[in-house]
Amino acid sequence: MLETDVSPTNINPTIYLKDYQKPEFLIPEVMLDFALNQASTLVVATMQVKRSSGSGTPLVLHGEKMQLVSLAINGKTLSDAEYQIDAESLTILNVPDAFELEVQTELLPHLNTELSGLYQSSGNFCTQCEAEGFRRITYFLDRPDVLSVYRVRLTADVVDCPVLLSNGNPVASGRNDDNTHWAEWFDPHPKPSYLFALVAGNLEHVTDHFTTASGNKVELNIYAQQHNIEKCDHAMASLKKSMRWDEDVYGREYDLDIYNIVAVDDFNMGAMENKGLNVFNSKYVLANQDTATDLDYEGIESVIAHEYFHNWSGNRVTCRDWFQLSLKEGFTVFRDQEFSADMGSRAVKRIRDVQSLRAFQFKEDAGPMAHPVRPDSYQEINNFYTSTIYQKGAEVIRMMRELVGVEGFRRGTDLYFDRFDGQAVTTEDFVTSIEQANDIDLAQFRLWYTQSGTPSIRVQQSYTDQTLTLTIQQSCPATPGQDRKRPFQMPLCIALLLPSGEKVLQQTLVLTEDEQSFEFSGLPEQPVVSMLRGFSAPVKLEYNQSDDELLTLVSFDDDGFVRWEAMQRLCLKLLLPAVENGSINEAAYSRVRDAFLKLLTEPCHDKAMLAEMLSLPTASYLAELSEAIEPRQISLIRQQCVQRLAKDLESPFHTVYAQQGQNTDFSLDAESMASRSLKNRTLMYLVATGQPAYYALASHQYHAANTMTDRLSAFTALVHSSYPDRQALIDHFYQQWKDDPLVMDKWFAMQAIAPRDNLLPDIEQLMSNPTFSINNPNKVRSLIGAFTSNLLAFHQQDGAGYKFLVDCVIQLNTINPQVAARLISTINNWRRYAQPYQSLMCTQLERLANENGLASDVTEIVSKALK
Ligand code: B3K
Ligand code: ZN
Repeated sequence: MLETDVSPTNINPTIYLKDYQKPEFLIPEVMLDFALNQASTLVVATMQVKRSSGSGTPLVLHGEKMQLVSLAINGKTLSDAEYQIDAESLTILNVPDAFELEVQTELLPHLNTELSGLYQSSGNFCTQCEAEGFRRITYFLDRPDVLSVYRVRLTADVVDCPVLLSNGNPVASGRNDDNTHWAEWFDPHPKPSYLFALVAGNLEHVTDHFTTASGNKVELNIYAQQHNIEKCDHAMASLKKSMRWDEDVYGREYDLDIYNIVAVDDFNMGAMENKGLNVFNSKYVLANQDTATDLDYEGIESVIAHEYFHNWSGNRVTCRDWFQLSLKEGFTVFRDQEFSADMGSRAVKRIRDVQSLRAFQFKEDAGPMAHPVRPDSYQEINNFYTSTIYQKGAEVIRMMRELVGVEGFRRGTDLYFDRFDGQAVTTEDFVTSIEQANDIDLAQFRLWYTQSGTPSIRVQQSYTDQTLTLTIQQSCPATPGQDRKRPFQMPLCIALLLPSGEKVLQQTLVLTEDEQSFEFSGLPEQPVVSMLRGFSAPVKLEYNQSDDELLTLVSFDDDGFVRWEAMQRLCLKLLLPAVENGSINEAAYSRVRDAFLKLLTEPCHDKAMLAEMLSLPTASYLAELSEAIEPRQISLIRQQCVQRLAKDLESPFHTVYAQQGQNTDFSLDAESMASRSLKNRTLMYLVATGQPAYYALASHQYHAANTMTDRLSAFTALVHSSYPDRQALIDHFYQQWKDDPLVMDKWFAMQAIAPRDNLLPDIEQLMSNPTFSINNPNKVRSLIGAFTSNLLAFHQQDGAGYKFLVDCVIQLNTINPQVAARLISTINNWRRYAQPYQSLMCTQLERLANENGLASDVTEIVSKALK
């Protein structure tokens, strides 16, 4: 017997950036002909193949999970001896330097529960090809540096699939004699296979148009199932705003005659930027006043924008290989963050983005999957659509903008888009463009792309002779494969405030060394330092400012992020020791209570900010800041503080609540949303008093609400309290909304995060609710995923929560490995927990690791977690 690779088939070989090689063949043109059928779909792919390097080497195409029907070169069918096929590739031994290759494959989309490649959602056909789904449609060079011009012909039953969509512009359509019809689409822009898409099914659409700055009229369509079609208006408005913004801010225009968006219920992530044909998780399209919260509306606006912005940052200029993923994702997240900041409250947007970065990216950076923004290696690319690539990647772009200024940054992006239009490039190409357009040296800055881990900034201050000295040290902990780190170059935005609140200086310091000192002279009074303004670098800040200094910042800083952060830090001085000691320090509590009281009773100029300022640090942030995480203690202490603040400040909370009024006219303007946000923040505290009068108030709000924001807030406050009619309320909500899957997602999630013990039986029961389906990623995320974020209920001291999670992951491993891998990642930082949680998680991870037939997605996460 020949010696072969003895590694089990479920472990993908590690792929290294250093092994990147240019493709030996290119496919400048491809014609795809789909005969779509419920039982089986036939695909005929006709490609013009050209050798680009090497000579005489075989052609190796990617392909998996489909049936090869036939192969022909220049019209001549190949015999079995002329090619080799295995589970992942097709090799044609002798090929000319230029030829036409015809590949026929058969697919079974109705059995595709992985939702990668061609699959069905609610009976409609759709595709998801990023990163490597196209190889489940036909044999191809399924890598982002092979760009092709696509012509696509779709044929399907005229009744089942009246709508036939693909990328590019529609060119022709017609009827056949056999109850089928066809449509042909042509996309003139060369693109990688991951941007291919088709949709075919029974869908309605809303239509509008947009005239570009150059005067081209673009048809805009949003497709959804008929019963959802009246929920597409906000998405359409968001699309038009995005198109205008990208012209105004980046000078980028749309480049086809038509832009189609399709909403589907079964989707692994948020949405996908396929050229001219975005496919969206319906969560990020559908909204109306009765079913969507203000947060949902904001989420839709930002994801619509994100996918639209990819048309330039991702599609026109794409990635050379998947190690460069942040080239398009980090940059596009940065673009969508700035768009949202321009559309709404810039400060609140920044606060939410920082909260999310800390909750997910900092956690990832401190765990076994820590990787640089440009990773060096991966096993399963689907596991690298991470918070590091997306969110930290966006922070890296933001820092470059801070270093070169807004105008310099625009010069850099203009150069980047002009120079690399139509090409597949690297993060290095982006940085070089910023450098060359600004004549600066970003050599040290590039470490952000190659070093993983979250840096810490330690600040010490002294004040003598009217001079303030700030001594700043930076360090970065060891991460897998990277023991020692070099200092990063980073912008540190600061300001100095006099105790009266007057700002006397604002400056961007640039850190480059392990330790640096900065002096500010001529200061007759000791100033208060407003540090890391706008969260100008993605770091942990260790800076011991006094309560008085923090309170000065809370009252006077003109940087919304710092104002909020100062309040958070004041709360942390209460919460972190309380978690550690198991009891609340009265002096620390009083300071937080008094600060809350001041905020509640002072005239309020920005309700959205006030709502944020009145929130205690999240449980996940408290976990992030803990040495050894005590999940239950964190949850209990945080709840205790909420309840004490609620009782002590009941009257001012009630006054502010009442000032917001009950049902104002529904509007999505900033002021109305801010008022709802503040109202519902105060309602949460009022219900936390446990007083029947406030249960009644919340119940009234629930029943009388004219928006889902108000209804869901009241529902959540009551479901998370000791409200005696809790179950009746849960049942009422269910009866009202059981036919709306997106509202049911909220119903599942709010129950799953209730801060109560003994929740697991409820979760198991909810899994058998008829509206739950383990095949639907939204349902898995909203019930099981949300439950794993419940620090009290998930982290049982007998490990039952972890066992439940692993049982779910084992089930999902065969249904949808991408979703399974995401889910198990929640506990891959098990080493950070105190005992007994740590050992209990480890036991369950080991049980999972010993399962037979684990998908490579899950294997990579579990094996790295246990390493
Ligand atoms: N580019 C897609 C993500 C694809 C994920 C594949 N596992 C959505 C986005 O970031 O816009
Ligand atoms: Zn993206």
